[in-house]
Parts: sequence; C-alpha cells; structure tokens
Amino acid sequence: MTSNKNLTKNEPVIRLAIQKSGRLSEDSIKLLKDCGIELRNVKDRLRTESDNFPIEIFFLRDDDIPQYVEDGVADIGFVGENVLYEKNKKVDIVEKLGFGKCRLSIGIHKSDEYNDVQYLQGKKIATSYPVLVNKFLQDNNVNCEIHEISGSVEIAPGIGLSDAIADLVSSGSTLFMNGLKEVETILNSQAVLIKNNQLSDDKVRLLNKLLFRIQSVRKAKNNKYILLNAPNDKLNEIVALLPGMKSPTVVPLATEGWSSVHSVLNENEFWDIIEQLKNAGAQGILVIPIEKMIL
Ligand code: PRT
Ligand code: ZN
Repeated sequence: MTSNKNLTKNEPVIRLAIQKSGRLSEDSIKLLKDCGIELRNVKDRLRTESDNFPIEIFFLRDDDIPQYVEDGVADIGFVGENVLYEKNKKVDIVEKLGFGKCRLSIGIHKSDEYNDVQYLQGKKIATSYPVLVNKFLQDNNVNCEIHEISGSVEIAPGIGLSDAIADLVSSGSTLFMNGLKEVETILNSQAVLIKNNQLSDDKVRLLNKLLFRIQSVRKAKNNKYILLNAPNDKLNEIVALLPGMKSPTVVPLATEGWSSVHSVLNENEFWDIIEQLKNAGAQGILVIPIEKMIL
C-alpha cells in the first residue's frame, strides 16, 4: 500500500475502525465523506487510507471494534452503544454520531397479557445480549433464564425455545412479523465514536481535528438555513421568533417597505416556528440545507 501522497513521511496517522459490512458501514463512510475525508477504494478492503487526512481505516466486524480499540490496534472506532456496553471494554466514548439508532427491547407473544417485568419471573428469554439482559433482570429483581443465541432471535418463541426475546428493534416490523409485541426497552442505542484511553498527544490532536469536523457536520444536519420576506411593520415580531447564530440578518428588499430576513433554525423547533412566522406575516419562506456549521 502506498502512503498518503499529500502527507509528509512519518507524520502521525489516526487509525479508525469501522464496520466492514452491515448496517453501520454506509453511514460511517458517509460521515467521513461529509467531513471532507476522501477514502481510496473502500470496497472489499481490510484497510484503506485517505489522500487528504492523516487517517487509516480498518474494516472489521462490529463486535470486534471495542476490543481492537481497547488494545490500541485501532486508536478510535465507530460502533453501536449496544455492542459497546455488551462487550464492556475499557474505552472512552467521545461523541454520539446520530446514526444506527435502535433499541434493545424485550418482546413477548402478541396475545400474552403484560403488566410489568414480573411477567418474566421463572421464564426463559432468548437473546444475543446476555450481559445487558442479565443486568436488566438483576436491576429489576427478576429471575429469568437467559438462553444465548447468535442470530434469528425473533423466531425463538415461535419454535418453543423461549417465552420472550431481547433483541434490537428499529421499525418493529420484525417483531410484528413474528407474532411478538415490544414490552420493555433495555437500552436506546446509536453509533458512537470511541477512543483508546491512552492516546498519544499526536493522536489526540488528530482526534480533535476529526471531532471538530464531525461536530460541524452534525450541527449542520440538525439545522436549516431560512430566508423569508417580511413587511417592515412586522419585522420586530418576526425577528423575535428567529434565533439565528448570533441574531438574524435583515436586509432591505428592492420593494419599498419590505425586508429579507435570514436565519438558522433547529430541526426540532422548525415546524412550530414556521407556523408562527406565517401567522406573523412572513412570506416567500425558503428553507435550505446547511452543509457545514462552524460556531
Ligand atoms: O457482521 P457484523 O458482526 O459486523 O454485523 P452484525 O450482523 O452483527 O450487525 P448489523 O450490521 O446487523 O448491525 C450493526 C449495528 O447496527 C447494530 O449493532 C446496531 O448498533 C445497529 N442497528 C440499528 C441494528 C438495527 N438498527 C436493527 N434493526 N442492528 C440490527 N437490527 C436488526 C435486529 O437485530 C432485528 O433482526 O434488525 C431487525 C429489527 O429491525 P426492525 O426494523 O424490523 O425492527
Ligand atoms: Zn456483529
């Protein structure tokens, strides 16, 4: 493999472990791309580099990522919290990444009556997450036998292997298709950036550089740029509704008595504020995605 062609020899490189193929792979690579990090041919590779950032990528099974980062074979990794907490490795969580969202939930036969976790007392539960499930059961003083299986957990009650399951759920359709209903959430999970807990100063500097980009990309995704026209006599009311990064920009329109107002809105408050802006007399509202946001 050739070295990063734009980088000087011996410059430190940060080694990032991501999932090779699975639900986190595409979003992991997309996040790096959004951060302006160009990767060489990522298909069917075990590792790759970037020509424009001192980073080396290792492609691994997600289950192995916490161990690799704990051992320092990789400096940092992108991995689901579900895997991280199940593996219980000594690594630090640096940042939530906002993708790979799911929950580890308990499912039981759709027709069974369920009041609380005591339902599980003396029963059998199938899961690929014995550590997390055991902790949940202990915290709730429930004595329930854990049957560990590595895949197709959702079929266990149907074939009489268990009374309940604990598995990852996102849309809920897998549970539904297997005649199960979701009754408890053990963990809400998303992909996180983890790091080895003894990184050198050089690596910390590179991590901070990457983190700064990730945070800018994520902030931009959660916000929208908004432009609107406002009659000058309603300007104060409209400006008061808009937060902006410092305060909204107001520029006069060619048409007498009107101004153009520019601002940034958070996704969560977006629809509420749009409604209020319309009611206050705003017109021609344009909403534009933001690519990067540096505060
Ligand atoms: O080969 P490797 O070990 O790397 O991959 P894997 O097969 O173990 O993992 P993969 O690719 O399936 O999932 C990787 C990570 O994606 C998980 O560890 C979670 O952090 C995250 N994630 C997010 C999910 C889901 N959503 C998800 N829905 N992982 C699995 N599922 C499965 C779930 O197990 C169930 O079978 O999807 C089904 C349920 O989905 P719904 O939409 O029907 O509810
Ligand atoms: Zn896995």
